Amino acid sequence: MNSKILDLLDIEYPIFQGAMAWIADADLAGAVSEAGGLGIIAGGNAPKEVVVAEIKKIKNITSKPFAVNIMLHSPFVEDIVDAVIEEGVKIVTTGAGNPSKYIERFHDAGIKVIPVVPSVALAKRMEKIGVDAIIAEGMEAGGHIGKLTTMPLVPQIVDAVQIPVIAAGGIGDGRGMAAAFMLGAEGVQIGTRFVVAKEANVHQNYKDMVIKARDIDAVVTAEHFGHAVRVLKNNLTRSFAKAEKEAFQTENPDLSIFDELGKGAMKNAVVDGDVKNGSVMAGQIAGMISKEETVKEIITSLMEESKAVVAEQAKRFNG
Ligand code: TUI
Repeated sequence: MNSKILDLLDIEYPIFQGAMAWIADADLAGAVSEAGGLGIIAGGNAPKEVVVAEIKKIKNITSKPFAVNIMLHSPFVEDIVDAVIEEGVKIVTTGAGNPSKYIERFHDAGIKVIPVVPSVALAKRMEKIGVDAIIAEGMEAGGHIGKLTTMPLVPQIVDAVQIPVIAAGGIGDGRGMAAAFMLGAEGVQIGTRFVVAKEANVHQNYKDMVIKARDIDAVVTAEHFGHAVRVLKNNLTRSFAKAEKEAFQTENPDLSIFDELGKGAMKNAVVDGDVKNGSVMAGQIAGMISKEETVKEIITSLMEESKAVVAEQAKRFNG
């Protein structure tokens, strides 16, 4: 198949693996890159030495292109920017903010920059400052989200910019992938489906919870106080909902409770397997996931299924 991002990034398939904190390590990202997609190491809130170790590790797993995601809320963001430059990383994606102030340093170092954006306004600003492509992420995604869904977000961004757009949020199989291309995307980013990849170093309780999730289980917490985050329903989301209800009824609510509730919660779920009280981030497509598979099986099935549905629908449209 052809897509502008295949040439831009020198990858085989237009599939990015979402940068999930604590989950997207060198093992997962290395497997995705080795299989022909774009593996992405998630910087998350990790300190520099942890991210550097993952970058060194992935270089031993694959010689194909990979990326590092910089979570702009990280307390170590400046260190991570230094790390990717020092380690000769070629592709950076960013999330949870505006990466403007780092763009010049990235480009001077020959790094391709691909920010995640939740709106047309930010997409246009990013194009103006010279980013190489854009990931348009709808709020069907897991983790920290914006306000628009993928279906209206992607075509509006495609119309607003000239650079390639990668669609993210709510894409879990070849049908979703084909739909994203219909909206004008040049690629897709997929997170939740890779959580249950055999190569993902994720506690079995977390994988099982994603596999068992129903369509309505991926809920949004802290939508009105703090940062909206999509996670699977559990004791933690019930505590958030209770705190939100109380905050609405209080004149000067103590909002620090929302930070407290979230602190360390993702590690508890991913590493320790506490999926009752931890933060089990997952997108709305969790309800479609039914089994663990290898990264290669996931990528092959995405490619074959998207190709098949496009051919099938083309027949319908062509009569
Ligand atoms: O970043 C993500 N997903 C994430 S980050 C994360 S850790 C975290 N948790 C709570 C608060 C902050 C971080 C867990 N999941 N996806 C990409 C994404 N980026 N979604 C939304 C955005 C975004 C939001 C606002 C990007 C830019 C933006 O710009 C605002 C501005 O500064 O103009």
